Amino acid sequence: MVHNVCWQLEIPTEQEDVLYAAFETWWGHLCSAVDADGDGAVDCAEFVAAVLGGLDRDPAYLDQGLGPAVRALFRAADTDGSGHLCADEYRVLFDGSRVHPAELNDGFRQLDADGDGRISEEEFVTAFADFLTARTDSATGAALLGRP
Ligand SMILES: [Ca+2]
Ligand SMILES: [Ca+2]
Repeated sequence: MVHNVCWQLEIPTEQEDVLYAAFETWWGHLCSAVDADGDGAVDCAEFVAAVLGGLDRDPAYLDQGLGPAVRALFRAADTDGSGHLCADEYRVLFDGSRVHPAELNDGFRQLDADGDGRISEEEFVTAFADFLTARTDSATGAALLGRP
């Protein structure tokens, strides 16, 4: 399921279980609302539409569904457990071999809202929320996911 979402991760196996469990919970929640024709498949557009639909119905939707999943992602990416993502951790998370280094650097700087050279959990969660609530045209979100 997580593999269908728009990016690939390089994280330790033991962290994957935690991360995937969080995403599965969210995904199950989401699929019940999205998969109207019951074919079991959800594409990226349906996925975004469902998240936005959830937000329209309930402003707490992000906290209930996406929030825990994004926090799990953040903790999986924080491989040294420092509570922040440094540039190297960010690069690994977003697969530096696939995304141009300049784009990665731009993405990192945009996520680092307070400019202290590292990404906090709150900065990370806020960037995801901005991406989704900006209806996918946010520069931060595009940078975050490598490209739109
Ligand atoms: Ca770290
Ligand atoms: Ca920061």
